[in-house]
Amino acid sequence: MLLMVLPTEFLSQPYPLDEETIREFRRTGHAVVRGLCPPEHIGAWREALVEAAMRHNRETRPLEERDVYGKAFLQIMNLWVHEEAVKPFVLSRRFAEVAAKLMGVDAIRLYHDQALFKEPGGGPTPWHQDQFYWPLDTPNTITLWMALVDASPEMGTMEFADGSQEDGFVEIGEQISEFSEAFFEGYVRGRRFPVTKGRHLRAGDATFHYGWTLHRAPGNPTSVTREAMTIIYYADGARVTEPRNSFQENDRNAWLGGLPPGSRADGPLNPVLFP
Ligand SMILES: O=C(O)CCC(=O)C(=O)O
Repeated sequence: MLLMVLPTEFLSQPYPLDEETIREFRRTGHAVVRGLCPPEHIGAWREALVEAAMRHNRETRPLEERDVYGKAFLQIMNLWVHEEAVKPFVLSRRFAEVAAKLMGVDAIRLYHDQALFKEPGGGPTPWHQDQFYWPLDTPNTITLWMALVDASPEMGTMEFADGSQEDGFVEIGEQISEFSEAFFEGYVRGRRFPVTKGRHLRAGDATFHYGWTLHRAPGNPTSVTREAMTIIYYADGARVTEPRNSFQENDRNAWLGGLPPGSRADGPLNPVLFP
C-alpha cells in the first residue's frame, strides 16, 4: 500500500506549450511534450501508477501463450475509477489543457485512461488507428502517452505516420493484429507518409497523437519494462455514433455509460477536464 504523499499542485498548473509544437501537431498528427510531468514529481507518480496498475492487472499468461495483441503490452484500464490515489493524475487540468490546445478546441472531456506496459521480451505494437475502437463523431480525439521510466526507441517508444490523420477512418475491418501491421505497412508506403521514428523519452515526457494518426511501436528486447500511462480525451460536444464494429459497441457501454447513438458523449465517466 502506498504511503507517500503524492505531489498534486503541479497537476493544475499550466504547461508552457509553444506555438511551434501546436503547428507541428496539427500538421503531422503527433507531438512530443517534454517534462509534462516534471522530473522531480514523476518518480512518486510512477510508483503510484505502477502499483495501481499491477493490482488490477488480470493478464497472467506467459508471453509465449499470448496473441500478437497480448504480447504487445499489459493493458490496465481506467485506473482513475478504481484507485483513488491516481485520480488527480488522470484528471489533471495541466495535461488536459495541453491536449485541448494541441487540437485547438475550447473544452475537452475524458474518454478513459490506460496503463500500457511493454514487458521485457514483449512484442511489437502493430500499426493501427486508435479511433477504430471509439464510437465518437469528431476527429478531435487525442491520446496522451507518457513515459513513466526513461524509454529509448529500442524499448518501444512510438512511431507515427506523419499526416495520416488527414485520411480519417481507414476501415480495414480488423483490430490491432498481424493483419493491421501488414495492411498499414503497405498503406503508409503507398500514401508516402513520412514515418517519424521512436524518440528517446525521459520519464515524464509525453507524446500526443490524434485518434486517426497511424502509429506503432517496436518490441522490447531489453530487460526493462517500458512503463507508460495514457489518457485519452475528446472535444466536448462530440456525439456518440452508431457502433461500426463490436469493439465500438463495447466502448460505448464501457466508457460512454451506454449512451445511445446520436446523444452527446457526456456520460458519468466523461468529466470535462478543461477548462
Ligand atoms: O504503448 C504502445 O505500445 C501502444 C500505445 C498506443 O497505441 C496508444 O497509446 O495509442
